Amino acid sequence: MALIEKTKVELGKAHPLDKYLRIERIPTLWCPGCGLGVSLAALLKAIDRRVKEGVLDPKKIVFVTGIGCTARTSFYVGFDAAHTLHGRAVAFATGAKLANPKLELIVLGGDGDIAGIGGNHLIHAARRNMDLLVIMNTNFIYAMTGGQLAPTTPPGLYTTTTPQGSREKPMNVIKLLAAFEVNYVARGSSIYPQLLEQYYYKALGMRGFRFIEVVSTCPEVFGRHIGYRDPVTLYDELKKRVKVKTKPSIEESSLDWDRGIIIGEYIVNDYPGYIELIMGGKK
Ligand SMILES: Cc1ncc(C[n+]2csc(CCOP(=O)(O)OP(=O)(O)O)c2C)c(N)n1
Ligand code: SF4
Repeated sequence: MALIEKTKVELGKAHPLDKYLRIERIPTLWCPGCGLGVSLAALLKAIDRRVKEGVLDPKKIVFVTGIGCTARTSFYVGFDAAHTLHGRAVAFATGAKLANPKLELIVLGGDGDIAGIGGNHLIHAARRNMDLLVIMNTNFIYAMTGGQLAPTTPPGLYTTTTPQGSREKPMNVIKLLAAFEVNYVARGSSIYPQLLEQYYYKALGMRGFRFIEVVSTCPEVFGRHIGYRDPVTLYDELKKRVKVKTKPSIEESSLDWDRGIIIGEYIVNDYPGYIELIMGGKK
């Protein structure tokens, strides 16, 4: 047996979370030091806990992604999955949920995908309190396409579309979503995977619109632009900037690379989701 095939077979038996992966697609295309693998592992652990509790049925979980490094996740998970258009994952997931309300829709995307090109869909899903879990990976850059300005890029940073340094202010999606009656808004980080797992776990047991921003590392593109190309150095730099807080206020939510980024649970509600509203309480 060729070494790579042997490794894949062994991988399939090696870890209790392998059952949620398409082992034949592993290894991923993610670069060494990318936070995406850490974040996915935390999500799969949270899903596993909810499956074991009987809250989630793996056959009813559907991942929906747009395009980007983050969006590649739909290739790797062993659930039903749709790799859709850049920016349109929330709209696609909304359609899937309306067509079959028994599905648990998990949308994953980069900050460009979810808050940039997909921003309008995000707003309206939040306005409806649509029953979706939306996970946005904030790596401060358009990574897959080589380093263009993202809605979250720190001011002054060189990107391929801002060669003189960005003059734009980063978008605070947490504050944007606070304008709506959504059920869950948290910000975690791949730096703190156990905390991230807790947020995922909690959100997976809730109804309505749930949003988790994951502040993550992209040494290959963002790291290169900011001068921390080495994965360990970027990890250490992000760790210095990320501060954990219990019940932070919306006023503390700015995405400020220089002054620090507060992670925690910003909004927790239990309003009826859109599906319950249109089905008169029956789900
Ligand atoms: C409609 C459309 N516009 C642009 C692109 C090119 N494109 C692919 S991924 C991407 C941005 C990726 O950045 P982000 O969404 O932040 O995800 P990341 O790669 O950082 O995870 C762009 C602009 C596309 N595929 N489709
Ligand atoms: S380019 Fe960045 S976000 Fe994409 S896989 Fe590499 S490290 Fe991760």
